[in-house]
Amino acid sequence: MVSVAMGSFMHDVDVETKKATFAMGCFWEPDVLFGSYKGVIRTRVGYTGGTKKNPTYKSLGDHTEAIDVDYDPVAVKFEELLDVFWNNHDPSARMTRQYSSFIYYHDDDQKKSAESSLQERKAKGCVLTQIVPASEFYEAEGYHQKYRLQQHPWLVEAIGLVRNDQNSLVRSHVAARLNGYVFGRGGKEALEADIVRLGLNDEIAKYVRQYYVKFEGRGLVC
Ligand code: MHO
Repeated sequence: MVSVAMGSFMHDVDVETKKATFAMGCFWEPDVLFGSYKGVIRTRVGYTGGTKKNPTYKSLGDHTEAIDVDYDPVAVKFEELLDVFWNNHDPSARMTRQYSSFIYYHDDDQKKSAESSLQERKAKGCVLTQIVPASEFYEAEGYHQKYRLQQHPWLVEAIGLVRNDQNSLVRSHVAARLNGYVFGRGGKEALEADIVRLGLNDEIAKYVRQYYVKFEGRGLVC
């Protein structure tokens, strides 16, 4: 087991969070979108919704690739996260179970908001998205967590993490944010604000800006 010094950088954030869980195709993309979104503290990608115990990427059974988001409900409303969900995949596409569209609600309020957003969306066309209660979430393998960040070994090391180390990559707030920024998501203003808020040094800031610009505006990837 790799042990990681989590003391420096803003890996841990001590605010009360709520969970939101979505499936919207390959989970790498939602990881960059939500990780760099306003009010999001942590993300993890994994498999959920099925019956198979301990699924893996290679042996998924009846599970679906999903993202589990810890958000600060004071900073962002669940309804905004629903907008990110609807606006960043095609809910009318007929997909295999692995890549199907689901909203997994955690309480009655989320269920109601999800249902009303579904009705609005249906007024615009076909929607295959299903709204179901959240069930056991199995974290994906280390190499899937913060996948875009992990394409930058220098940066992973610079923020004190270790590639493929599932636990620290899942837990780290700064990893969630940078995973989006290095893939051109999250917005330039949010990036600049986070450079200050997260206390990133000049070398790291320069590196992240460079990749933000490189990938900004690019389409989906997986
Ligand atoms: N195109 C990717 C999909 C990965 S996603 C996590 C691959 O070939 O592995 O399903």
